[in-house]
Amino acid sequence: MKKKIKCVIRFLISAFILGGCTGKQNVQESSQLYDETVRGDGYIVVGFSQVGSESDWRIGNTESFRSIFTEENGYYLLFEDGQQKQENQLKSIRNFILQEVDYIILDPIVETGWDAVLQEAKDAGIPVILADRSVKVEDEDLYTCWVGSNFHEEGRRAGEWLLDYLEEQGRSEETINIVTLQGTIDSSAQIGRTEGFKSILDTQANWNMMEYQSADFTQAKGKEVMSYFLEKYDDIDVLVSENDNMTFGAVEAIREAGRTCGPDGEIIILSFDSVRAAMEAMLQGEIHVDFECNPILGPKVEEIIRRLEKGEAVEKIQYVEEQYFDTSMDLEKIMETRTY
Ligand code: GZL
Ligand code: ZN
Repeated sequence: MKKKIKCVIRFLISAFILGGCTGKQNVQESSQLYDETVRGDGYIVVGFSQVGSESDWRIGNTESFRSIFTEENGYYLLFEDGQQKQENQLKSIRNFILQEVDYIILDPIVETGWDAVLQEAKDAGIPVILADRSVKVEDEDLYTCWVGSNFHEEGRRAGEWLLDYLEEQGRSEETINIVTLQGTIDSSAQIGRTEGFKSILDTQANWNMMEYQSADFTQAKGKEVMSYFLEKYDDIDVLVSENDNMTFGAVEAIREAGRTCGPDGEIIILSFDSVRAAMEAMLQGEIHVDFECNPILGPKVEEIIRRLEKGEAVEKIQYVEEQYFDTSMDLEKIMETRTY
């Protein structure tokens, strides 16, 4: 009887907290409760606060968690879509704490503003594993470890690639006018890609970064901001777009403005993520090069939880392997080997 009351009280509290959730958050899933028997049956209960569903990359990333944190594998997954709002993620984490989950997985939309809630998780004795993006906190002990991409390296590689490409085209001395579509400001992916590319940009006196603007990693905003750039600048040589969905929007804007992109076009496009649709766009000749960002993080996080369950130590920072693809490669063959 006591357990039943506990379960009901927990439900009421978490429904109250989530009741304030804004937007179309999937309340059913976010206030989903697991019955005590779930824990009794030996399941590991995992609360996962995901950024949102803003891009093809994100969809692939979410799927990589859903497909491994299954009941067959001994897990009960509480999945919460943050709808790209930090306040939703903060509510989700507090809900997970209330429900006394065994682990919290957090993909933080931005790097700052997490100290208090991570302290609450620590006080509740719940380990937090960061996946994909990271956080800036006073005390690094507030999270167990982080798994994801080396975003700075992705950006630096993009700068290196452009250097080589312009060399090949005999344009090393030319003034190169560049615009950048940035991802969500203060997200690890945006910070790393912007700073990584800038580490090469700063060495090239003839590269002229005309403007940075965020388009929040979405296709719609990518089109909107690129249209603004095309209105404002009649000579754009390079677009650096910090994810493929913003690139898809930018290509639409370029076409509608009657301008051109791709290997024979006016605008050289460098993109990030390397999702399938982008590989196809490269085959069409719309994008020059794409820097992979591996979304398949679920299995890596699951392996970490298994090791923690056995009392093993885990490395604090764990990078995933990544490469890049450009139109000089056999993209059709490469695409056959990829799962996303
Ligand atoms: C990068 C990830 C970014 C992707 C975008 O790891 O955080 O967020 O590059 C996604 O597609 O929106
Ligand atoms: Zn030019």
